[in-house]
Amino acid sequence: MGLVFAGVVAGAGAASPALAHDVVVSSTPDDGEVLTEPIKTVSMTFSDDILMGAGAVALMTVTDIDDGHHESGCVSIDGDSVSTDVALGESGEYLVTWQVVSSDGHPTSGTYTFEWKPSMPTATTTAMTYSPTCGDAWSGTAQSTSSGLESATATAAPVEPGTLPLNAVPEPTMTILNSAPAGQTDHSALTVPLLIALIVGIVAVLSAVVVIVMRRIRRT
Ligand SMILES: [Cu+2]
Repeated sequence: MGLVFAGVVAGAGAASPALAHDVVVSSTPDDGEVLTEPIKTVSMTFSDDILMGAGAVALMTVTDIDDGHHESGCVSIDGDSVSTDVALGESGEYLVTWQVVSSDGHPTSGTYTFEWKPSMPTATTTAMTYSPTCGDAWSGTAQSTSSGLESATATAAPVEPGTLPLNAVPEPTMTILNSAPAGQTDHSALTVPLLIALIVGIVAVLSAVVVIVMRRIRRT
């Protein structure tokens, strides 16, 4: 009996990875959970180790009901668990969308929801309108990587046109640099012909007045 049982277990153990993708065993927060305390990460545990590297990419997004993104864009894989940093915004339902490569080499994906219902007023963060790439600015604080810090600071800092530091390189700054003088150019381009027209008009009026006055003087 014991030998038969062992054989069945061994058979089942050998067969299961080939038969099915890894499944979600648990997650934090859990599927359908009502969160009342703030969280900094969303993590999921699978039935087997998740593949990573060489084309095996794990993705996780955490979006609110308005499709605003609250994930950092960085996904950590540690054996059978996958996690991402999050910064939740307004209370309400959040959707976790995930995609991993199962231990059998097959891409697997799914979604689940949880509800954010803070027990105390909490500082909310602004959602991103797109899914940030790891290292980019996101709705939370900058990631530990230095490049993430730089780009987060560059996009977060509001820059007044005209007060730009000359060594400002990041793209958002470049956009402002390009748009501000363009606006000024448009303005002066409009003003110069207007000014010329005005001067021509004044000269015309003045000469007309002079002519009229001269005629009156001649008559008297
Ligand atoms: Cu599979």
